[in-house]
Amino acid sequence: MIDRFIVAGESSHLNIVIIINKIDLEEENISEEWASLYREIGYKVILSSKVSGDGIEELKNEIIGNKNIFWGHSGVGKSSLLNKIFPGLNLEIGEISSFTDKGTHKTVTSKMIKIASDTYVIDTPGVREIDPFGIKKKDLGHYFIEFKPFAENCRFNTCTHYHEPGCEVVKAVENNEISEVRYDSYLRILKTIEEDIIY
Ligand SMILES: Nc1nc2c(ncn2[C@@H]2O[C@H](COP(=O)(O)OP(=O)(O)OP(=O)(O)O)[C@@H](O)[C@H]2O)c(=O)[nH]1
Ligand SMILES: [Mg+2]
Ligand SMILES: [Zn+2]
Repeated sequence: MIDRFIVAGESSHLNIVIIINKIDLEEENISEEWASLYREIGYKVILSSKVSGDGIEELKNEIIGNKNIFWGHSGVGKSSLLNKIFPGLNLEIGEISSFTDKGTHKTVTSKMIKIASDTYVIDTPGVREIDPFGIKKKDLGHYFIEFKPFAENCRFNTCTHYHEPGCEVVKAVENNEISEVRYDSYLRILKTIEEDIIY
């Protein structure tokens, strides 16, 4: 899911910040592991909680001076974080805080809110599915930014880093230079594109 969001963000040339929220509910410290995976790739990752206040200042600093869109599943706490950062916004938030609950779509329309003359936030309703709309198979690899140094050396310049001979991305996965989890996501998304293209 997160890799789909990243693909959408990269293909739209957005500056991506990954927020792992509700860390107050965490029991096994897995958020740090996920955070380091994405930090190594080069993304900013913020661990946050509206309950403990972790990450709130850091997130605020990212927001100020930019136009920001909050994107993610329903119930992850997008509106809650915005309320916490900017008291007075009074965005409506969901009732349930259970981790497994898929959320009840509390926010129903996207709203762009002006915070200051140079700062805007767009709160969006949670999405369930996100398709790599308009992305071609041969371009998907561009949006997995850590593939780049390897992809440049693939034998074919239209390489989809899947079954082609002389693929340097596949080699990098085998050598643990590219995360297997990310490569797995890549193949999954690639597959949805292949299916989409048959019409
Ligand atoms: N424990 C805990 N609960 C949180 C945190 N952030 C949000 N919640 C709870 O999660 C639930 C959903 O929060 P929302 O802010 O409505 O989530 P949303 O992402 O805006 O959801 P949609 O508007 O449906 O897309 C609410 O019950 C919040 O109180 C957090 O950091 N920790
Ligand atoms: Mg909301
Ligand atoms: Zn390749």
